[in-house]
Amino acid sequence: MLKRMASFLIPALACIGMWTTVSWASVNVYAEGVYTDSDLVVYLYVDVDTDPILSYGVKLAYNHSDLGSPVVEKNSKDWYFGKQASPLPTPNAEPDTSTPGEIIIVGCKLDSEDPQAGVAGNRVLLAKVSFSRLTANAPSAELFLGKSGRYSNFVQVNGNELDETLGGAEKTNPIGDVTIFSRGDANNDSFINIADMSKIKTMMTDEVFSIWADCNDDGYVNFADMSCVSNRIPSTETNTIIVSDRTQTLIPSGVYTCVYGYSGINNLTLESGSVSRLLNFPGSNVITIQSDSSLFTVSRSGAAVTFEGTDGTILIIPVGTTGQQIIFKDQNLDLIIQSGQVMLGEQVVGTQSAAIE
Ligand SMILES: [Ca+2]
Ligand SMILES: [Ca+2]
Repeated sequence: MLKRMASFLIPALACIGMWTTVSWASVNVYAEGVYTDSDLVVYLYVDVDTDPILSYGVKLAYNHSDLGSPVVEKNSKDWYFGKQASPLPTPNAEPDTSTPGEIIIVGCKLDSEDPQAGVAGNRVLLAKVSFSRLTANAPSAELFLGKSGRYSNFVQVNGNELDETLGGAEKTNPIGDVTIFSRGDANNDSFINIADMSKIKTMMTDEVFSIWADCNDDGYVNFADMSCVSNRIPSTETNTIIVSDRTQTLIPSGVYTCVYGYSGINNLTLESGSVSRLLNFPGSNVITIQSDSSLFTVSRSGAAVTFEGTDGTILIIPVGTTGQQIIFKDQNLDLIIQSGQVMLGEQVVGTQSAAIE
């Protein structure tokens, strides 16, 4: 009985920040942030190796002239006190936003049915913090231990404290990277351009997710995000073509091209490797793609259809009830809305990308 009580006591102490044994860090703490013109969302994570931890404590420091109205959502699925299905309030664990420019978030896992279980694994979410942006300055933040002094922030199930290894002897050093880029900057180079559309395409193939590639913030990385990025490419990065008559217009490769059609029949030829988005194309247009259809997949987001070729060609085109001809090197297909369905030839175009038949 004594042994059972002692094994329960260690995690209980860890949860309220009392244990002081020091050990080598086996955790990696970091944050990822994504912003739009109006807001910033920061996700705080920990990687924990085979030795689970019972508690965490982090402080996110930010410039309160640039960022305001912080809202904290803790991950209560992995971190809870009592039973997972019906957790008890964790003592002293409310996020502290009382000091402008600082948010202190602490939490623990103490499962009453398995007190020594702790938390381990990669990319375990601690919390999500949302801000309003108050200025146009690029947002930034730093990550520290939640509390210094005698308080224990990161504690393993065996009672070892990891704080000094993470935050130095004074426990005041930054403990991990905070990586912040804008929504849509899939390749993390601080620009929104054609390269981000290509990066999203690669990530779809590799089934990789990132908050920056999830341009439309729906939790998935897919063609809708390529379309979203194309909307965010600034005009300085865009080659704009305004079609004024029915003569053939060539869309070059190597630059993102926004094409404004005219009300008649638009005749476009897309170079292999070109990336283009067509706007205002209501008529029975003729689009020639200088590649084989076998290289392409097709999908739709609403009534915008995306063609994507392994040769790098990307075409985003609105579809309507007037048929448009898509001419590949190996076949011609009509693109049209019929009976409420987007059709490419005999093929129904769905929201999941599919090879052209
Ligand atoms: Ca980029
Ligand atoms: Ca998305």
